[in-house]
Amino acid sequence: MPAKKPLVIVTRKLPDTVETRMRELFDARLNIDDKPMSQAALAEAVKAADVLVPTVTDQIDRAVLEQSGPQLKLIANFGTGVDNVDLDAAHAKNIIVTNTPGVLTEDTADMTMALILAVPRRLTEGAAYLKNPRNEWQGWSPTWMLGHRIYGKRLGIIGMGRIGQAVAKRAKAFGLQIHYHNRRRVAEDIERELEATYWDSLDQMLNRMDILTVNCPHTPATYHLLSARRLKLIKPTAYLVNTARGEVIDENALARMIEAGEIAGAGLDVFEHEPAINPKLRSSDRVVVLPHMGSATMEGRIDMGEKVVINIKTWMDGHKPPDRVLAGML
Ligand code: 8YV
Repeated sequence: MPAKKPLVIVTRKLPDTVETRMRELFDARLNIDDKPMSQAALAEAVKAADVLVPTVTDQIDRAVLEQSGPQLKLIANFGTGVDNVDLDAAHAKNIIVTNTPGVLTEDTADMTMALILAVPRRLTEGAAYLKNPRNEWQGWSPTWMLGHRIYGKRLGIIGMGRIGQAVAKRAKAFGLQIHYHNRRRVAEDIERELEATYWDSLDQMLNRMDILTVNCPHTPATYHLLSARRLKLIKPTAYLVNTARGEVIDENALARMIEAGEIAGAGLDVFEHEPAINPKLRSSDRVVVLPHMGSATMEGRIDMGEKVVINIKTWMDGHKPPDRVLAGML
């Protein structure tokens, strides 16, 4: 008799090819309607599942994990960031946590670069003007819709991991000067290739940049890294881009500064209390807001699914899943 397949509960609708593969390999309980699960539904899921596949929209917190039965052995997160999972609580119950690193790097870096271009060049403002049938375009004018030049400006990258470096490569090709702050200085050959300047002090870097981009994970150490105090250090002519996690920036403080004209603009793909967005940010012409779509490509989602499947399958076969997230890694 073949061994019993593990019960794998997937919290959201995934691309068809991923779901088909999961059905072949596992006893997969899928969420075809894609209705986000409540905390109570998640607690029920961890009572039964051998493996849980959550996403960024599921809070797998201590209260949920306290409900988990002894059969729950693996949380195979569909996503790179694992700030939606209480790692300490999971590890205390000997539950392995995995993520999907690497496969979202290029897509997220592309979206970051898109925002770096869109905000100073007023891309969405111009596009929205022509889409609005109430606007009658009078034709080109030498002083209308003027933004600011990207070329030659200083870009400060906060978090120089895989995504930060991928942003730096793109930005360098656009003629931006690369500066960065990171917990650790990156290897000398990478710095040389990117012609990147390291700033040990984030405060000092903030003060000198024309554009800033957040590319670090959200951890207890990076929560409100850009606090109200630090945001004030940014030049009033500078732009701020975030495709990482909303929690890294004090969103209300940023909204107040945008309203007061104390910062030139922002490009935000992520928010502190998703799906809620501070209304001041949402309505400002100087802020481009996107609905957390940095990694939203079909290719990326399929690659993420493949990673999740590999993590579950290796665990099933008695091996260590390749993308284990260990407490000390964050
Ligand atoms: C994903 C992300 O869409 O992987 C991440 O960390 O932020 C997103 O790009 C999301 O997390 C999927 O759970």
